[in-house]
Amino acid sequence: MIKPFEEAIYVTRPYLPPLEAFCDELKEIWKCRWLTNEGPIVRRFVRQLSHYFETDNICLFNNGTLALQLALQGMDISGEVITTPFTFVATTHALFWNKIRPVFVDIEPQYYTLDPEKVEAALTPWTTAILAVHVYGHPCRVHALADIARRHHLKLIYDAAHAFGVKVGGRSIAHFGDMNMFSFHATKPFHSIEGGMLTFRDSGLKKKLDYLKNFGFENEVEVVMPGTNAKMNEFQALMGSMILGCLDELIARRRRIAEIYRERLSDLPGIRFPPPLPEDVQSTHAYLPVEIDNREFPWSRDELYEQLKTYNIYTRRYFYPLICDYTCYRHLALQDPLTVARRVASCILTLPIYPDLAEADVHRVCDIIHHIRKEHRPSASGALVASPALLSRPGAPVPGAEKDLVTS
Ligand code: T4K
Repeated sequence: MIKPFEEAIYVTRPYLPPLEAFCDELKEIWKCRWLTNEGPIVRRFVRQLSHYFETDNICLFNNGTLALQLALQGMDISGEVITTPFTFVATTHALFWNKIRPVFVDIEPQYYTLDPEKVEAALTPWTTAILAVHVYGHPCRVHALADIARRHHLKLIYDAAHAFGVKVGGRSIAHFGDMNMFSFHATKPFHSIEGGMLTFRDSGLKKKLDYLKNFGFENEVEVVMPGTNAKMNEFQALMGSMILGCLDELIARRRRIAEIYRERLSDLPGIRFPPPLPEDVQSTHAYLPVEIDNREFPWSRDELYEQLKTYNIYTRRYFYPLICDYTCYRHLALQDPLTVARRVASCILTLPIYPDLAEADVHRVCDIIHHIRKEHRPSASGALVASPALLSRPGAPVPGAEKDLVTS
């Protein structure tokens, strides 16, 4: 019997710099009393990011959702856009807020990114762009998508919310496509509490994006377009700037945790990891997705998710349900049956991974998964049977367990 964790283990926990160091840096803000509206720390942060990404075509925002929304607006995208249903809902919301119709296309089974082979079949005369997502930081097939975009004169936009720090062939992921959006939300490997960034190919967009995020102000007496307020503030920039300084170390810790999960769980029947990323990809291990195959694992994905809660482990089913199944998008007609996306959404589970997660705790999470699996034995009929001990474990009840499992 393994004891539940005393303190909750969440799917992620934001990294925070040492409090004293952060407070020390705050003195600068107190001194100059410049809190937002392109203050000195935001300007310094932009320079640091320009250096990191080796481009001046950068624009910062107060969150990733508004960054993506304004990117679409700034690029005058309209009509229909090909996109993935296997993502966080903000990807589709950004289209909706621009009155663009999302056309959902299936994903690839290995890394869960938009399947280029299925994109062309979904194009119509109204298609203006492809909005693909480097989901979990897994790079899309960037060359195949670029080829389709070029041949059909489409804009290629990446929701790279999960992909800060990811490289392909030694190049930052920020250099693929016409536009990239990065989220700096607290739950991301790199964060600024909340925040977002666009990188873009066309340097002519910079001015327009700056207008769009700052009410369209040209100067005190001139407003050139109906912009909104989507500016990053000084506190956000300070947090981002401090985390940028230790990002490599944070990624190394994530890498070690990902290795432990693979070492401990990849041979466990019914748990499937995505294949290792291609050798030319530098990953940041933003998420730790595994598929739960109910034919070999005695519990369904949802049952395992609930069982883990009884041990104080809060995994997430990113990204379930598919976007097209949410109430607000259910009315959209689907051309693509989304076979792969539906299967993946039904069996995916993202396990806890964050730099402060102790290696011993990762082992304990793995021990618990092994234990939950072992708590089953085949019945005389060959059906999997849950041990009464497991079903009566103290803690949160397991919805559905009673009806779905045959107890001896
Ligand atoms: N595109 C994609 C593909 C995205 O994934 C996202 C955001 C966006 C666009 C939009 O970017 P932003 O506008 O957010 O910059 C979280 C995040 O809020 C969201 O940023 C993220 N994707 C999404 C995948 O995950 P929730 O609702 O699942 O987060 P929440 O509050 O349940 O947090 C997850 C766990 O993290 C908690 O169980 C505990 C831990 N946590 C969370 C926060 C906020 C902490 O320990 N401390 C914290 O401060 O959406």
